[in-house]
Amino acid sequence: MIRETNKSVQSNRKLMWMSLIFTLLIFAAGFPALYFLISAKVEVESRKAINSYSSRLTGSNNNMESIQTTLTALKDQLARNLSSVSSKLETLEQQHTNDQSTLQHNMLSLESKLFDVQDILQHNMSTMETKLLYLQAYIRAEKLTCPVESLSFVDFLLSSASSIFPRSLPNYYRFNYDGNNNCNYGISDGGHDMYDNGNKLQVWRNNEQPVQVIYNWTYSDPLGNFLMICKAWHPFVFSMLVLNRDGESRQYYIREYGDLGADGSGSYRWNTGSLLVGSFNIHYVLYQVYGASDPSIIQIFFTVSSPLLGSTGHSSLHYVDSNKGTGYTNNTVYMSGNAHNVYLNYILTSTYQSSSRSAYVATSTVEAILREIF
Ligand SMILES: *[C@@H]1O[C@H](CO)[C@@H](O)[C@H](O)[C@H]1NC(C)=O
Ligand SMILES: *[C@@H]1O[C@H](CO)[C@@H](O)[C@H](O)[C@H]1NC(C)=O
Ligand SMILES: *[C@@H]1O[C@H](CO)[C@@H](O)[C@H](O)[C@H]1NC(C)=O
Ligand SMILES: CC(=O)N[C@H]1CO[C@H](CO)[C@@H](O)[C@@H]1O
Repeated sequence: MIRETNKSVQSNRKLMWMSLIFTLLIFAAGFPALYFLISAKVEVESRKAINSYSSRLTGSNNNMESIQTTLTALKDQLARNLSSVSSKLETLEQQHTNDQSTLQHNMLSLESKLFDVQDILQHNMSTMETKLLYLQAYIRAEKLTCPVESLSFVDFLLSSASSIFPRSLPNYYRFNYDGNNNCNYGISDGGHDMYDNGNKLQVWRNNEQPVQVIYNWTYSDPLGNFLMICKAWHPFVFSMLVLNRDGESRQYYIREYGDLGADGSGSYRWNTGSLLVGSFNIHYVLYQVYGASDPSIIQIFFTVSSPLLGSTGHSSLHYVDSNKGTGYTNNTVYMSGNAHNVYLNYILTSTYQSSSRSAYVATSTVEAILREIF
C-alpha cells in the first residue's frame, strides 16, 4: 500500500512538473505572441496618426500656399490701386490748377466788366450832371432875363415849320431818325442812304468849349448867355436864343458835321440872303447837297430879330466853307455883333425823287417858305 501510495505520490509529482512545464511553456510562448499582438496594434495606430498628421500638414501647406497667392494678389491690387489713386490725385491736381486759372480768368473778366460798368455809370453820371446843370441854368436864365416871348417864339417856329415845309417844299422828304434814344445826337441813316452819322451839332460862344446838341433836349449855357431848343421833328428845328445880356460884341457858333452818305457824288452850294417879313428881320445862310441819287440835304441857318422879340443891337451871319466836298460836312455858321435877344436857328430838310437825282432848291423857294412861316 505504501508503495502504492509512493507510486501515486510519484505520479502526482510528475503531473505537477508536467503542468508546471506546460504552464511555463504556455507562458514562454504566450508573452511573445501577446507582445507581438500589442506592438502590431500600436504600430497600426501610430501609422494612422502619422498619416492623419501628415495629411493635415499637407492641407496646411496648401492653405499656406493659397494664403501666399492671395497675399500676392492683394499686394498687386494694392500697388495698382496706389498707382490709380496717385494718377487720380494728379488729375485732381491738374483740374485744380485748371480750375484756379479758369477762376482767375473769370475774376479778371469780371473785374474788367466791373470797370466797364463803372465807366458807364461814371459816364452816365457826368451826362446826368451836365443835363442837370443845363436845366438849372436854363431855369435860372429864364427867370432872370428871358423875354416872355422867348419860348413862345420857338413853339411858333416849330409848329409853323412843321406844317409849312411838308406842303410847300416840292418833293419834301421825311427822313428817319435812327439814333438811340439815350445819346441821340446824329442821324445814322436817314433813309435812301441820306447821311452816315451826320447832322451832328455843336454850339459855343467865342473860344469857349463846344457843347454837343442832343436831339429833343432843351439847354441853357451854364453862364446864362444862351438858351437852345432842339427838336428832331419834321423838319429838324434847332433854335438858340442869344441873350448876350451885357451887350458885348461876341461870336455865337453852330457847327454841323458828319458823313453825308453821298460819298462825294453830287454837288454842294452855299447861298446867303436876307429878308424882312413884317417886323422880323431875317438873315440866312443856305447850304445844299444835291444832284446825287440820295435825298438832298438842305440846311437853312438863319437869325431872326424883331422889336417884338425884345431884340436890340446889331448882328451879322457868316459861314466857313471848310470841307469843300460832298463826302463830309463841317459847316460852321456864326453870328457876330453885340445883339441881344436874337434867335440863331437851324432847319434841316430834304427832298427826294426815286426816279431822278435830287434838284437844287432855288433861294426864292426857300425865301418863300420863310415868308410863309413868319
Ligand atoms: C482697389 O480698387 C478696387 C477697384 O478698382 C476696389 O474694388 C478695391 O476695394 C480696392 N482695394 C483696395 C485695397 O483699396
Ligand atoms: C423827338 O420828339 C418827337 C416828338 O416829341 C418824337 O416824335 C421823335 O421821335 C423824337 N425824336 C427823337 C430822335 O428822339
Ligand atoms: C472844321 O472846320 C473848322 C473851321 O470852321 C476847323 O477849325 C476844324 O478843324 C474843322 N474840323 C474838321 C474835323 O475838319
Ligand atoms: C440811365 C442811363 O442813362 N443809362 C445809360 C448809361 O449809358 C449807357 C451807354 O453809355 C446806356 O446804354 C444807358 O442806357
